[in-house]
Amino acid sequence: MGSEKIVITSALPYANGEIHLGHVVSTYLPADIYARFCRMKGYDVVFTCATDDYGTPILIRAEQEGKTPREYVEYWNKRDLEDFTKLGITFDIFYKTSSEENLKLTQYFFLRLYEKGYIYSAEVEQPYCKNDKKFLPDRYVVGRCPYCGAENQYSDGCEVCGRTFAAGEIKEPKCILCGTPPTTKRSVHYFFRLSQFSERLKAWLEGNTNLQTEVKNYVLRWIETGLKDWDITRDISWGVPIPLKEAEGKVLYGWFDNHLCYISTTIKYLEEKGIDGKKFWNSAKILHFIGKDIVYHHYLFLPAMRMGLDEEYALPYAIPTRGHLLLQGQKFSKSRGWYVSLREFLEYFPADYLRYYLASITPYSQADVNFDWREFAAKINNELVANIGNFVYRVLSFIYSRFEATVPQPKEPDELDTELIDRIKSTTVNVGSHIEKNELDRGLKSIVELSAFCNQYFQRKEPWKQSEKAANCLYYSVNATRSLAILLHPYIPYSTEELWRQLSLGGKLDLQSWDSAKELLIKGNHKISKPRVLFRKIAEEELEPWLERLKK
Ligand code: B3M
Ligand code: ZN
Repeated sequence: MGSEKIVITSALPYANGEIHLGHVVSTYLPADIYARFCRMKGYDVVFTCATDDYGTPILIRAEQEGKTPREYVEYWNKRDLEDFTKLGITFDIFYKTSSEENLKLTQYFFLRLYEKGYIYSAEVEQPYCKNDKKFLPDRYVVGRCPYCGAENQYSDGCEVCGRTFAAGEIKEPKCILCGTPPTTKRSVHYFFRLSQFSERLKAWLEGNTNLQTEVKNYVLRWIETGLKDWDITRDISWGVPIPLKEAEGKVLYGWFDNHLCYISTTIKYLEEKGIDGKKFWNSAKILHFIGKDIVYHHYLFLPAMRMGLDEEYALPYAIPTRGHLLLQGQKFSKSRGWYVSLREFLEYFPADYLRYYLASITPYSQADVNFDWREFAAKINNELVANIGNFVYRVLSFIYSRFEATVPQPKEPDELDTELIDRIKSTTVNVGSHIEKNELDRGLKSIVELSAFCNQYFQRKEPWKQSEKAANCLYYSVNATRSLAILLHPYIPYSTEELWRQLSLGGKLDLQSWDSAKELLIKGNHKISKPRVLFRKIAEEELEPWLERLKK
């Protein structure tokens, strides 16, 4: 029926390497928290992701490892999904850009844009290595950024200033395979007239109030300085073939097809359920979660291509964009060992600890986020263990041991009980509205404040004195525990599921309605299960090996 439709996508990881904490912070965790929340709100959610399978880096790596590109990407597709699943990321579908469905949609987009004159061909000089007898697109060439001067950048874009550029723009180019400076050779390439969309893009950016202002402003500045037409051709074999006879042997640039995979994959998922995918897409609120390094592509190429098809496929409602993750104040770098992979992290600490810590330190902005091992331990110890964990364990073990595991019948609420009830209600509303606005960190902060209040409440009620206040205290506290389980669920799904079992409420927590957190649904005489401590403290020694590694 008329429930709100939401499509959530998170940027597609390249199928050529391990997922690390940097990917998690900007993209996958925020998207998952949002998706879990939306499901609990009763919205009709599709949460889509895939591996980004094409592109020269993947081809280069596959060649180096003596695998076919397809074998190579399949390995990473499987591995990435395993890692995401361990972190509790609940994609409805995790597919691939190299799918049949995406090939079809991509070729369709190409042909439509071509017919409408938004794509034209031109003969251009391409970097070519005489030594290797190959064209050298993108990452086959390294050099100095023509805009900011950063060294060691690939020829398709700069990781330091974020600009993307066309073949031939890079300074002091070198072939990545043999190190010689490339020569050039002529080749017919196809170009997307991005420049023709300047006005429409500007109007869309200015009119869409759900886009973050800071991001919008600098994208508008790019438009002002003039958009360049975009070379969407690669003279390699791995990619979506350009669907024109005269373009044989040429494929589309990965950034032409990868974001279309959001659409093709979502539609595939829906059609398999017998739902009209295109109709769903076009009536949904669409959110693309990304990291700030791919703003250019998502705020310009992606909408322009959809505009070129007269929005046959709807534009996004929002593009939640977040910053990079630093590790102990410095940029992640795999080669320097300044790096933590998701897989390894999860061998030592529970997924919820990572989710909790990262969610609490990541704002809804492009500011970089710093992973600090000591702060991580302090947050877990002071907030998860000493605040939230302490309250719920105290309540449940009190009921379990002093009331024979049975929730006592309450009497009329006194002033303090009423304050707790009011806070449960207002926190549910506040947290919900923070999450709707993507202010996930603020949402979490409100929950932590509610829990701190719950601790004070319990302390002030002194139920251990067996006064007549004990029954109300335990009754309201156990209801607060239930509400906390619901509110915390999008953030820390594993421990809250466990808490739900201890509350013995039956059913699965992720099927509960968010708004029911406002209500006191545990009644007197309800029996709970034996409580168990949910969170354990992180000891200083556990951090040492991680910190030690960074000293080398
Ligand atoms: N694979 C780039 C990246 O991982 C790219 C994202 C595609 S999203 C359509 O940063
Ligand atoms: Zn070479």
